[in-house]
Amino acid sequence: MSYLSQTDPDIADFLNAELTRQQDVLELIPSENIVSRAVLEALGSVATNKYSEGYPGKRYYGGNQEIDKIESLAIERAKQLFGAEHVNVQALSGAPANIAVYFALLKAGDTVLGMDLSHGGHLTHGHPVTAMAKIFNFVRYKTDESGAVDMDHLRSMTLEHKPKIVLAGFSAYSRQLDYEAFKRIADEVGAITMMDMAHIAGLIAGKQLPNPVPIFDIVTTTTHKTLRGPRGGMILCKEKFAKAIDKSIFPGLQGGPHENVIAAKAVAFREALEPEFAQYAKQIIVNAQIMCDELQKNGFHIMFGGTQNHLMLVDVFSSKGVTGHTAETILDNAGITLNKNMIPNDPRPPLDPSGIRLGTPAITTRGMKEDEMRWIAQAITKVLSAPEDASLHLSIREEVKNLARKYPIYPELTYA
Ligand code: DSN
Repeated sequence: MSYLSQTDPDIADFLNAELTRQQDVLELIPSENIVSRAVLEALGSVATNKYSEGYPGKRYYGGNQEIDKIESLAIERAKQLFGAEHVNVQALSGAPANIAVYFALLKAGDTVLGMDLSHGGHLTHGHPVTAMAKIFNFVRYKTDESGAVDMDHLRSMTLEHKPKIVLAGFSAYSRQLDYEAFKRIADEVGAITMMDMAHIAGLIAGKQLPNPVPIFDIVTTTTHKTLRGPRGGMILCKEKFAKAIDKSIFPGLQGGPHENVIAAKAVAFREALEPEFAQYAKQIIVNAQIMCDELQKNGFHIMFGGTQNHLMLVDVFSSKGVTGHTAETILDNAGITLNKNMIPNDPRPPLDPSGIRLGTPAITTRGMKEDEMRWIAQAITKVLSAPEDASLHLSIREEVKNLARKYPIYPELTYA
């Protein structure tokens, strides 16, 4: 019997049910992944007990000898993985990482040029509902008809608005950005360059996509998406910005770092440095492209002209007359988990948009390859072509479970 089930059988039951759910569904949310047992162990380790405000060698609490080694190793591995001059591994997640950068480098009212949310950007890149948008002046660029970021237009916006930061990066965009062009354009007005690589960090670490770290002044990321680490954030920057970034994270924005998460980040970075991780990153992209081709063949309209990374944005409303919310719900009923998503210039509201977003990091971690991608694309097509047919959805759920169990995750794990 686990300690957990003896102390708190309710939470043990919920965790067991969540474990079974993860084991039995196909996880296509492109920002999710399945961490190793080693990462899970580090997350659940005694490092959670420690207060360590400050940085290695300069803490506000005693007893940090081992914690300093853990955090320093996480930093060294991240530097090695991405070729970074300076790394802060204390950011609690992607949003605080971005906020810390804004506060490190901007004054109230300063301008940031970032990508519009409905064109693939992220809330923290200046969406009006965020607190940051009340403090700083965000101007947002969009994708063009072809699905590309029009760099001539981005240049004219940069010359017009003279931003302090030119921000690249996205959470629902499937094409490669021209990093050098961002840098050239920012240099024309003396802007700082920032890239949010959260979604594609694992594909960069696995050397399957170009590395923005040597080009941009500041790069933010989460560690739990394609990078397959614990839920958390990280900032990589040029030495010139190191002091400002560290001060902005602590004491500017955060208190005690979560050293258990930092230990788990270090473990994930070690895993990502192994040659197998490059193979994993490669297969993520191959799988996404196969899935995308199959969906296209089945009459789905893929936004941005396809995919060059791990994700795709699909306009299910124009393709099958099903809204994003309905698609998410009925696919969930069939054991296929993904999320509704706005498409560029979406005529529909954010809670029931035209699109869905899906990706391959988690199913690739399970070991699935091209054949499974074709099967999953067919299953998605069947469900979305018969949105009212609940018994079909349930029979597909059984088939999904059979497929998922052929690629088991956490076979010996239990909270019972
Ligand atoms: N929520 C994340 C995602 O799903 O892309 C971004 O923060």
